[in-house]
Order: sequence, then structure tokens, then C-alpha cells
Amino acid sequence: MEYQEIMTVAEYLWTRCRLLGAPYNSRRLNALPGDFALPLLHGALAAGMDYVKCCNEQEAAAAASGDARWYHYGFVLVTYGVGMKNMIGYLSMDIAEKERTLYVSGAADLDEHGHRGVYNPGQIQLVHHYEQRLKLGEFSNQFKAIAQTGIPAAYICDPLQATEQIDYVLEGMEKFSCPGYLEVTRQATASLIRVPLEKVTSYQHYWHKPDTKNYIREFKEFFQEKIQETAEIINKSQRPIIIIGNAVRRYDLKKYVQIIAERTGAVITSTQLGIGIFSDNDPLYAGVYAGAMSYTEEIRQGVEESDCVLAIGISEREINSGRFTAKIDPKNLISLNPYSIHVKNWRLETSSFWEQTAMVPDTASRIEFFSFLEGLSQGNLARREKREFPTFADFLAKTYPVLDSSQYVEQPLTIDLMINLLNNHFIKPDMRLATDFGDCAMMATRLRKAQGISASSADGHMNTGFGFLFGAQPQKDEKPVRTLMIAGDGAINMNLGGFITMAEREIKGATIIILDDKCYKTLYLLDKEIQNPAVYNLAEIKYEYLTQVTGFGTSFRCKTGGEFREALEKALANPDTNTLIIAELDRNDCSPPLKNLACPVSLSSI
Ligand SMILES: Cc1ncc(C[n+]2csc(CCOP(=O)(O)OP(=O)(O)O)c2C)c(N)n1
Ligand SMILES: [Mg+2]
Repeated sequence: MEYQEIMTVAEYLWTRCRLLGAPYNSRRLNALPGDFALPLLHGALAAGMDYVKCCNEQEAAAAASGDARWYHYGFVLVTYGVGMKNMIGYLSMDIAEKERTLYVSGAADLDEHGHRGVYNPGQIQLVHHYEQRLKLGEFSNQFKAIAQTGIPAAYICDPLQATEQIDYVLEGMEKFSCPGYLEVTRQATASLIRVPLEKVTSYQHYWHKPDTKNYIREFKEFFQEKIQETAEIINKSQRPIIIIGNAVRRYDLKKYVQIIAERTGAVITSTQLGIGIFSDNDPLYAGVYAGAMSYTEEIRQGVEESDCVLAIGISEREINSGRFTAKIDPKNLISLNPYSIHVKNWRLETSSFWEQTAMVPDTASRIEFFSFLEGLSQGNLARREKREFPTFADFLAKTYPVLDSSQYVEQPLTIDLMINLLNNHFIKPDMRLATDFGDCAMMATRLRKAQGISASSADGHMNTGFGFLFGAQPQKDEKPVRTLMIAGDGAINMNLGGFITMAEREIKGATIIILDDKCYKTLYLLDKEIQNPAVYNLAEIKYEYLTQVTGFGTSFRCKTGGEFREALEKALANPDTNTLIIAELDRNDCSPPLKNLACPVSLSSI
């Protein structure tokens, strides 16, 4: 190698991260320092990462996870033990949802583990934050635990291996679409190494997505007969209907769904986790099918009485089946997803259970699925007129008509009334919607889908308490995007520090709604057995003072529809500040989807 640079391992790591994230505008390092992490942080600043100082590790992980969703990559750095172990929940969420977040933890040096005890001279002294008395030479309990998850992970203690280990983890994140983990000892962090100039001036992926075109062509030929047979089944059917799931978003398959729907005249519905892929005013989209949790009886009947249900990209989660209430006859089902292809009585498993959940080269293992879908969309589907069916826009207009002020001004605030007022008077086409898990996520299924939704737990991991930064960071972009964030009071309590970080970062233009029902309502309504208030009750907190404490925007506490509408208007009119809206709700009031989840017997309650 002719040209080489000399830099520390930390500088190499963060220079590679900065270059990796550059095409996506991702250079934020969400971090909370500790002495094991400090040398890594200094290296990050030297390498040009933007430091976002978070209030706690959960929030840092949530912010990084949000970055991975909005900007392809997210980065988070914390100290050993107390730091990294505070982030395990978010790491699990990113594994479940295949987000490319790099988790970095500092670590003690190897020789720190070698000190003989003072009070027990026969033993080895424990370094702080290490909870386990380790055998000499065995320093890696945290690393081992995380590596067990199967994500690309490396423990860096030898500077000579550092560049390869770092490159392996960063490439692994891209290749497998998953988080990565690095643990770096203090000494290794600060060690000087020689690195090829090209590695620190540009990022060349050494893993290239396989050229799927060739594979797809081959597989399409292989499948030709089956594709033809499937097209004929659809052509012969009287009432075809499509249901789409979250994989349609993840693998960018909307175009195929659109072609198939336009050709066959089939109505498109989605699962709960597939919302937001088609916008609220798309004439093809009718709303959510999830058994008893479907939006309307028409959708439920449309699917369950259809003689041809085409299900695309749906993961098997109980939330997608409306808590096991969905009823689709396998004989009428054509189901295409990255894990298996099912056409009536014919079935092809395209990957094993472990491949579905663990790390598998993304595209290669799913060639069958892509080629089948592409073949079907280009195949001999008969052209038919669009079937008459109420669209999602019709559903919203009918369920949430514009109200006369006399119908809401004096009314106590309810979730349904909030949905109505947000849909009719607040959500604009260029807004982003970010929600937590709790009734806010259920409520979001009925909100107009501006720029698309990014809920934490998008693929059903359902991690409550994602933190404000998850949704707020896009407002720091050159072209800020206004975000509407909705979270329950339980979620806010989990991550209140995030509010302080937002203030410190001087984020502006956010509208944050706290559903103040003074309880873990989702749990309370779903729990049929215990119903002991001590389990669910939350303290009465005056969240409105948060804006005063932090000097961060304006807050409104709303008890009536009129107060809520007024607060929304103020939020819209003031993009240069933030608006915190505390919605006071009865603990028995909930969104229709949650009501159906709690009591999935009939749709009459909608
Ligand atoms: C990290 C985590 N801990 C616990 C849970 C279990 N959980 C599911 S819903 C919920 C209640 C959330 O309360 P809140 O944010 O007030 O929302 P609400 O249900 O009242 O709308 C909890 C604790 C979870 N999903 N994630
Ligand atoms: Mg609550």
C-alpha cells in the first residue's frame, strides 16, 4: 500500500462510520460518556462525528434507532456495563426490526483485570462496572452475551486486528440489515495504527448485493409454470383482495403491489403493521384487515369471504391476526413473503425459521420471493375494472366527519375526538408521524398518514418508551420536517430525560402529545384477570411544567375538544417553537382498535 495514514483506532472507527453514513446524511453520534467510553468519544469528535449528548443510555439507543430508520444508519456510544446493559431493550428492538444501528461500548484494559486483590490477595480485583468475578484471561461476558444474538460483533483489544474487526462489523450491518456491536478496550482505542489512505477518504462496500437480476431471471423461468397457475387462479376468482404487511415497506415492494392491484382491480388492505405504505387518500387502499380488529365489517367480510386473498409480505405476529381472530381459508390464500410462498395447496419454504429471525444475506435468500412477485406482476393477469369498495379516505371521512364546533368545544376530550381533530385540522402532507407503543400506536392506525409513519416497534417488538429524540431529530436537518409525536404517560415516564436533550439540542417545530390517562391503559384494558389498580396506576404529574423547566416551547393541558383544537392551532401557527399538548383522558377511554383488541368479538363497537 503506497499511501498510509497514522491515526488512533478510535479515529479510524469513527472516520469509517462518518464515511459509511455520508450518503444518507447520518453522522450523529448519540452518546452518554463514562470513563471507559471517553477515549472513544474524543476520537469521534476528532473524526468529525456530531456528538448528541443524551440524558441516559435508553434515550441514546432510541435516538440511534430512530436515526437508523430515518437515515439508514444510526450510531450510539456508551460506557461498559452500566451503559451498554441499559440499552439491551433497544438492541433487541433493532434486531427484531433489522435496523442498522451500531452499538459501541468501551471496555477496561486487559492489564486492569490482572491486579491482585488487596483484601483477598489470592483473588483478582474487579474493575468497576464489571459485575462478574472473571477468571484471569476471560474479560468478555458482556461481549459474549451480545454476540450470542448472532449480530456482527467484535471485541477489540489488539490494535493490529482493529481495522479488520471494525470493517467486518460495519459491512455485516449492511449485508444482513441488522445492528452491529463493537467493544473496544481503552488501550486499543488510543493505539496508533497505520491505515490505507483509501479507507479513510471514502467508503467502498466490499460486500455487494448479489446481482439479483440474473438470479431472478433464472428463478422466474423455474417458477414460470407456478406463476402462470397463480395468475390463472387470480383471473378466475370473483372477488380477489390484497393484504400487505410490513415487508412491503422494508423491501420496497409497493410498485409490484400497485401493478397487481391496478391490473386485477383488487382492493388493497393492510395488516396493522402494514399501515402507512399507501397514503390515506390512495384510491386503491381500503384500510386494515386484522380479524375482529379490522377497520370495518366490509373489510372483514371482503377478506374472509373472498375466493382469492393475495397476502404479500406479512409477518406472523398475533397483532397482524387481530389476536388470533383472523380467518382466511388456506384454500383461498396466495401468500408471498420472504420466508415462504403459499399458493392454495402448494407451498415452498424459502428460508428456515432461523434464517427468518437471524442474520441471512438479505437479498440472496429471498430471491424466490422477489422473482415470484416480479413474475406475477409482469405475467398474464387479466385486466379488470377496479371493484367498487369503500376506500380508506371514505372510511376516514365517514368515521371522522368534520364536526361543527358545537359538537366538540365543550365535550370531554377522548381519543376518538383527538383522531377527528388531528385528521381534519392538523396533519399536513409533509408532516412526519412518530408514535410510541401503547394506545398511541393503535390510535395512529386511524390517523392520516402524512409522510408515512415511523412507530417504534414497527415490526411488532413493541418497546414502550422510545424517547423524544426518536422522532425529533429530522427537525435538525437542513430542510426540517415537522414531526407529530404521540406517546402515553407511561412511555414519557420511562424516558423523560429525552425532553431535556431536545431542549439542549434546540430542536424546534415539534408537536408532542402526551396521552395523560394516569395509567398503563393498554395493560389495564388487556388484563382480564387481575384488574388491581396498583398494577397500572401512574402518579398525577404536571407535565405542562416541563416546558417551563426546560425553557422549551409552550404547553397546553386540554380537557375538552375545544382546548385541544386551540392547542393544535397554536402549534401549527408557531413552527419556530415546540408545542407540548397534555391530553387529559379518562382511563376507560381508548381508541377503537384497542377496544377491539381488548374485546375482539364484534365490530359493532367501532
Ligand atoms: C420496555 C417495555 N416495558 C414494558 C412494556 C409493556 N407495556 C406494554 S403497553 C404498556 C403501557 C404503556 O403505558 P402508556 O405509555 O401510558 O400508554 P397507554 O397504554 O396508557 O396508552 C406497557 C408498560 C413494553 N411494551 N415495553
Ligand atoms: Mg397511559
